[in-house]
Amino acid sequence: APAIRLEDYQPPAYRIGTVDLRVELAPSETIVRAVLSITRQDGTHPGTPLELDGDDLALVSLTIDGRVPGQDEFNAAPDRLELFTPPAESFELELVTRLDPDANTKLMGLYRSSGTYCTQCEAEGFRRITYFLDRPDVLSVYTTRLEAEKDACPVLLANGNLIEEGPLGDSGRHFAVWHDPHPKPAYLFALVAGDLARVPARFSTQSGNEIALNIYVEHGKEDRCAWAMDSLIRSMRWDEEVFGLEYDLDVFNIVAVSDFNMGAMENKGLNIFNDKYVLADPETATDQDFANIEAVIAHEYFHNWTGNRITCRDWFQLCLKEGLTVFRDQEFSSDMRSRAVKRIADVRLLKSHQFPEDAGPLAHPVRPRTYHEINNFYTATVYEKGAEVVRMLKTLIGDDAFKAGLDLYFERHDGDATTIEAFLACFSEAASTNLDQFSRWYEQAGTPVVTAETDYDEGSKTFTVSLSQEIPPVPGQKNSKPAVIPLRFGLIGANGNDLDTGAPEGTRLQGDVLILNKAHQKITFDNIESRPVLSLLRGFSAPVRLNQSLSQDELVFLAAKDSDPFNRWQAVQTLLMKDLVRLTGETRQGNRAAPSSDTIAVIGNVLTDASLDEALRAQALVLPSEADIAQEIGKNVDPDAVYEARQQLRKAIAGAHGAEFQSIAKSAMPNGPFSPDAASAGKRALANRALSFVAVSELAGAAETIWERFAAAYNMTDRISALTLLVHDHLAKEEEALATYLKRHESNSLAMDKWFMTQATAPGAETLAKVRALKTHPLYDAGNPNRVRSLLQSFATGNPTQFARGDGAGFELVAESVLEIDRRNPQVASRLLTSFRSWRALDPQRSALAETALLRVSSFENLSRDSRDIVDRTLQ
Ligand code: B3K
Ligand code: ZN
Repeated sequence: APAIRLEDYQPPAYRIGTVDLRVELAPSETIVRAVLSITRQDGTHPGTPLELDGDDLALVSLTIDGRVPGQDEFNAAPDRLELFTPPAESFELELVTRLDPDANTKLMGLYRSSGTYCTQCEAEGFRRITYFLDRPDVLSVYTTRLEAEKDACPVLLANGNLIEEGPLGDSGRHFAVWHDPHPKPAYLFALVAGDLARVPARFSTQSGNEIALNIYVEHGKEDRCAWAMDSLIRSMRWDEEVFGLEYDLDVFNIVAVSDFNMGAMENKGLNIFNDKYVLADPETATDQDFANIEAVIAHEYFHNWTGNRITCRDWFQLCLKEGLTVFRDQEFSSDMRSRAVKRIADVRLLKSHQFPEDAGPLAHPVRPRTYHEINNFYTATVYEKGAEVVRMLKTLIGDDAFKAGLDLYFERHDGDATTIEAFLACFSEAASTNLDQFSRWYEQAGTPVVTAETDYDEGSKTFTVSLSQEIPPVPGQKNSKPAVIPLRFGLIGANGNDLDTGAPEGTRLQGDVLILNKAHQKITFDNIESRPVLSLLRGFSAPVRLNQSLSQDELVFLAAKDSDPFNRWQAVQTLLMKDLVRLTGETRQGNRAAPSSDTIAVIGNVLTDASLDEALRAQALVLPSEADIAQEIGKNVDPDAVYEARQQLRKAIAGAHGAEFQSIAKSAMPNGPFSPDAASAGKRALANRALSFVAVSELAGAAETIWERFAAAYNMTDRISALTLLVHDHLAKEEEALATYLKRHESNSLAMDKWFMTQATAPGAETLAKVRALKTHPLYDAGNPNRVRSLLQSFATGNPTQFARGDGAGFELVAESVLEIDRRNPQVASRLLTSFRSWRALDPQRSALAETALLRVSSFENLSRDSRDIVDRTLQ
């Protein structure tokens, strides 16, 4: 199939004003009657053929204005319905299609999850329900009538407000009619029908509207919804307070289902969630799960304005809703928790997921220009880098202009399907500034590398910062142009205080932000009495790789003194990373080398610095991951050497500070009843981080300490931390711990996902056979995306030494699994396939083996479009 291109965009030839659906639900034969009121657009020639999208559809019948058309008037295929000469102005098209929800294993369109009917329509799932102009710039008012057996499906839900319901005679069936007054694109359509429990709450908006809130879950799971509901209420309040945005229907429903391709979906008034992002209690969910639920509930709720009220003109504009909404949910979590800790966590995620994407064969701009399969563009680049671009915009134009620009966006574009250009125009007007160069962030792929050098002149008392920027080569992108890069900074004097620098002549400097907008720039600060230390990219003010020539002493100084908590953390990480890269090189040469004493000492300072809260200290104690180290090395990577080096550093730190770690593991642990709040979570994080060093400390009784922690854990955070140490460090009672966990959690599939993941990510040659065996475990289910991710995706992305085994067996296992899953669920398969994206950075032997596995996938003729697209781009 040819690629879809942004430059080919044409407005639709017809509008669909209203959509009236009647859905008669039955497991293998559901009948959908759709009445579409269609109007020719101004500028469309009367009689222009109407082409509607379909995907795997069976047409039962159609009428045009009540008349059955002749065979020569239309053509119906599974993927397309064409009316050759539609009525000149407006007409009513009635379509009847027949669906088989039980046979729908792609989990796109209408399917069943544990007996519950549900839908997923973004990006192009509505066309699997009826023929339609399935594109985001066709906005319609939907009325949905559902009919189903009352016993099997007492709950009938769709978008909008409930306007009618009742029995259907004495057939045992009943119906419900939902009306959504807000015009919306088809991708926001949803329905749910099933036997579900309802957890209710209420919310009054700032202007006094009473909203009914409901979370629907499988029976027996009601008591795991409290945190999600609490998060929803806080999200609604926060969006009113911070952005002045209020909810706009009488009811807001959330449904949790167990089979879901993504995290969740923002359907208007009827969010459908992967149950992983709804269900939580201390026994089965970790602190990270609680934080994720809070963030995803907020994200989907915030889409009501950024995505639903204002949607995308076409799928190239996906970042318009996703980048902005991620920015909004990150701000929300920062306000709910510690801003510094949240920033560190977000940057970690950006660097570990988005940077490698941007540096490999799947690199694409935040706003792509071309695609074969849009579902492959729900990426870290569109989401996370997209959010960074919004954050940079705020930094560049300032808080007030940013607020004014957003207000203008909501006022001007409410009800529109719009573009990045229209979005940027609002900020450009509000700030009276030209954003043309800034818009390159949406156009150019690749992570810019910023190089910074400094020079202090004793005689003239000047401090000069020389900056340059460059985007490394990206497939299919030549001649990258300089971006506008806001660099938050400080010059730190010997006492640790920031100098008051003022704005040097002729430079673009806004407060504490330096604006780099050329390939090379020099900034000179006058009246600087002695050589300061430059703290650059504070708060990670731009998504760039910073290449700054800091001495070891300067890094140690920043790790102790920087007033910016992010850069303090960064300095610790840089010290650790420098050591890890050096140790990896030495290991590879067969040399024994020791970690630097600076690194060991800096970690000691972090441990005892009472001015840092526990969560921040825990973050500083997380060593760069094996994947992070591999990324830093960049080419000819030997994952075994990386693993060895990291273990060596971990043991050296444990050896030097074992006693402190032991006492922190005891003292930091909160006691009393479990609370998911950020402070308690931070204490648990620090205690468990300390324990991870105890595990390799060679202190007497270390393994017993971990086992005892596992056995005594009264919440999932502590239990899974201890289990991971027992399994990954192969401590005594490893197998006993896995068996104990299995027994305790076998009836809870989300908890079992952690059990699969812990084993799949264990280093050691025996893991491969274990993962193969687990694929046939009775609790594993290859049709459930969460299970696939917990076993196979985590193996491929979280176990570098075993995925990239020197014998190629790890690649083979993943390639073979991709082919198995692809027949069933292309989206899950193609996502798994992206784990090969950094294959060219491996050493020659391993990259040859990866290529063989990729070629094997590629040679499969019946590959889905999703997987074909990924494998072609990965090999290109
Ligand atoms: N918008 C959905 C993602 C849909 C994915 C389609 N393949 C979730 C979100 O970003 O909120
Ligand atoms: Zn989203």
